[in-house]
Order: sequence, then C-alpha cells, then structure tokens
Amino acid sequence: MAKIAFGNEFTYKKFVESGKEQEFDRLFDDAVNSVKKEFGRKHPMYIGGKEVFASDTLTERSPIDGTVIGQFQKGTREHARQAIKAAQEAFEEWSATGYAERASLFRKAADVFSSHKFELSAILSFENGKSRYESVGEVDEAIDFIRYYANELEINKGYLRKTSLQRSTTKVSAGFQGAPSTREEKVQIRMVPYGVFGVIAPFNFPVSISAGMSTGAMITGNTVVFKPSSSDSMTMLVGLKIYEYLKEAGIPAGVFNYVTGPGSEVGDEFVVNRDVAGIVFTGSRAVGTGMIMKAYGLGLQKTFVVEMGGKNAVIVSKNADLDMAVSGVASAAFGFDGQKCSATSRVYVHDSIKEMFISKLIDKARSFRIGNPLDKSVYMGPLISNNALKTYADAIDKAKSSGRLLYGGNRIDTGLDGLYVEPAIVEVRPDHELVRKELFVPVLIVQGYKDFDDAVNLANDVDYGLTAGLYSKNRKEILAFINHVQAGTVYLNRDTSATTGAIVGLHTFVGWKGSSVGGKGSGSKFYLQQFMREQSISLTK
Ligand code: UN1
Repeated sequence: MAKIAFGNEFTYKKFVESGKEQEFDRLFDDAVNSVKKEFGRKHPMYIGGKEVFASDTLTERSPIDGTVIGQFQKGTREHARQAIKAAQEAFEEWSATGYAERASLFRKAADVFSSHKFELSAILSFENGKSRYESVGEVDEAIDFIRYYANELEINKGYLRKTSLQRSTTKVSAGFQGAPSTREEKVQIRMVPYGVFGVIAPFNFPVSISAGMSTGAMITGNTVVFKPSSSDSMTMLVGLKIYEYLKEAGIPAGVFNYVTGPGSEVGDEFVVNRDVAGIVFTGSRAVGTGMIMKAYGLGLQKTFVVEMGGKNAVIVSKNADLDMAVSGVASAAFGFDGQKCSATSRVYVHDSIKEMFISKLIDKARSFRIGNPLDKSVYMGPLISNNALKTYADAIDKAKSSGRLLYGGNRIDTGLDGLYVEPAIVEVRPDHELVRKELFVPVLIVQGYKDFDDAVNLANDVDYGLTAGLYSKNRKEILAFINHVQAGTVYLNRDTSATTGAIVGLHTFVGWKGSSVGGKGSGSKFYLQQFMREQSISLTK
C-alpha cells in the first residue's frame, strides 16, 4: 500500500497565509448564526445505532450567556450497561475487520470532520467558551489525530510481525531453553484489541481529545462507549456531532456508542463492569487514580490510558529574550482562561529580571480582552462553571492572605450572564498549597530564583509532570533543563506559548509522574499500542 504522507490541518494559518483572513472570519461568523438555529432541541443517546431516551434530561447551557444549547439524556448505569452490551456485540466483527479498512474508514471520518469544521468550531465556542482561534485549532487537532492514527496503523501494517526459527540438524531427546529442533518454527506476533473501551472525555478539549481517544481505541479494533462531559461542565452537542460524523463516515452501529449522563453513574459503570476491558480518560488526577484504584480494588483487570492534568512550570532565566518569555507565558497561563492541562501555572524568574518580567507580564495580561469569545477580538471568555469560579476565588483569597496578589483577581461584569474573571498573577512561598494543586483557572504563580539548579528543582517539586518550558539563550542552562526537568512535553524558547498548543505529529503530548500512568503520549508514534495487547503465535511445522 502506498504510504500517505501526514499533514496538519492548520486552518487559520492556511487562510491567513493565502490572504483570506476575512474569509476565515466570515465562515466562522456564518457558522455561529446557523448553529444557533439548532439550539434548544432534545437529543437522544445512541446505543447500538438506535436512539435511546432516559427518564430524565440534562439541560445544557452555554457558559457565555446561559443560552440553552439543548436537552440531553440523563443516562443511568442501566444505559451504560446497555451500551457496553452493544459494544461487546459489535466487537467480534469490528476487530476482525482488516486494519487497512479501519484506517480508510477513519480517513473518511477525518474528511467528514473537515467538511464541517466551522460548524463544529462554532458549537464548541458556544459549549465551552473558547475563542474562534482556539476552537478552530481544536477541531484541526481532532482531524489531525484521526489522520495521524490512520497513518500510523498503515505504516505499521496493523502492527503484525512475522519471525521464524530455521530447523536445526541436531535433535535433542528432551527440550530445554534454547533447545534445537529439526522442525521449522514460524511465529506471528500480533497486536490484538482488548474489547470494549469506555471513553471519558473532558470539557476543555471535547472535540479533539474525544476524537483522539475514541479513534485510538476503535482504529485498533476495540469498540467504544463514549461519555462526553455531562455534569457541571457540559459539552454534549459536540459529542453528538462526533457520533454523527463517525456514522456518516461508515463506522458500523455498535462500534461507537454515545451515552450522556453523570460520571457517578455512567463513568462508574465503566469502572465496575467486567465487560469493559479498558478505560481511556482525560481529566483530573483524583478521578483518574480513583478509577484505577477502584477497578483494581475490585479485582478487575482493566487497561487504563489516562492523562491526569498538570501543574506546569516555566523558567525564565536572566539569559532569556524577555519579551518572548512574557508573551509565551501569558498565552500559556491565560489562553482559554487557563483551563488546559497544559497551561502554565508556575513561573520561576531570575531575581535580577523579576520585577521587569512581572511588570511586562501585567501589561500583557491587561491587554487581553475579556468577554464574549464569539467576538473576534476577545482572548478570554467565561469560566466553565461555578466550581471553577469558586476555585478561582479561593485561590485569590489564599494568595491575598498568605502571599501577594500582583494583578487581577476580580470577577468582571461583561453584561453577559456568565462567569468572567481577570487573569491573576500571584506570588506565594514555595511551600504554599497553591504551588502544588492543579487549579484549572487563570491564576499564575510567580516566584524569583537565584540559582538555575534551584529553579529546576522547584519546577520538579510537584506530583505532576506534564508540560514545562524554558526561556534562556544559555546553552548550559538549556542542557541542565532538558537533562533534569521531569515533564513529558518540554518546550524551549517557544514564542507562541510556553507550555500549551502541542501539535499532532510534531510533539508528543505526554505526562510523567502523576500526570499519566503509561508514559506514552498522544499524537505520536506510541499512542496506538496502548489500545492493544501483544500475542505471539508459534507454529512448528
Ligand atoms: C489538555 O488540556 O488536556 O497542548 C490537553 C495543548 C493541547 C492539548 C491540551 N494540544 O495545549
């Protein structure tokens, strides 16, 4: 089979570079107007290809202004069980489908996503409050994940290897390790899917991470029960679109089931149900480790592919390009209101430039427009939920009482019925609780340092290890950083963002330490292997 080269979608970049920025905006604005017309409808779940309704519904509202997006089903444990059964029934045929056919179905799926990209991006902005740039970038990321994984499956020929041992002229009377045989032994080593995967998606990347995790599971031959984020922070309409697009691409009924409902019912059923072979999850460390402990505590052997957040640090050395560092840190800490696992939450700045850095950072933070993210010029939209607002307010209180609030900290009245806050910059002691806890809101901790090695130690002194950044032109510091930093996704002198914005196929997005369990990243060479188990089949002729 001819190798198809992988290329990133890069929608915004392509429009702008071909002088069509206005066209980009028009397509997004038109999509905003057209998707609005669909809001308020009642949507079913899809189990085994059939519409299923629960006795209760969940009303999803936009965090921007409370607009009702739709009524979705409040699925229960029983619905999760039905979906697991449907996925189990679909498994045999789907897992027996050749890898090339699976890859080609997913390539089609990527094309379907691509043809609806502005519509999907517009819904995404309404659902979680992202700016148009973040939303289109995320939809691109989803398309990239699907195409990249299809490519990997083909490049690796479905991960099948054949080996053999030639016959020997020597015959032994009893076998032992390494014993020669007069017969030829042929061996096939294959990667076999596990069965049914529960996919539990986060609100912050409900298109790309959902599509990436689901594709990872399905393209390798597993079947899926997919639960979009359905409580507190809801993103069920993009979840439904993913279902519809996969169906349009020809993914057979039962291979991908869409079940909405609270994690305590639907997600928990994935954990306790024997017929769920694996769970792929992106979310908080508490939920991720909680699921693993519960499953193993019950004696259930499940595979977990999890990404569990971060407390990402950046070091700004005295040898940094200061303006680049300011801009990279501000984008990474405050883009999408810091609601990314990859967001910068701590920055260690050399004492000699600390005051200058803080003053420039405050200027940059002040320049970010806060408000309706559908407005082209807005950089920071609303927080996703009341819980997020509470986390923000608590962090600000703690910084005020046992540290210093350097900038921000207030809720903003935008005239919209949503939760809008200022970006906040705080300074606290290295042993302060805010230094270790993932917050997922736009609160950035700044601390000074004298010695570079101390800064690296401080950066590492948390349970997480997802992303990290360094701004320095000094070779020694760069080497010390890359040799000692405990993080999976590391950026040096990145102007667009200090720690966010990993690109499929270019970086790997991977957590170390408490940020993951497998140590393998998404959008990279080793992702798909996590959804299969090896089997060696030996045949002596
Ligand atoms: C996340 O927030 O869970 O690198 C993932 C990034 C994105 C992925 C973030 N590509 O910021």
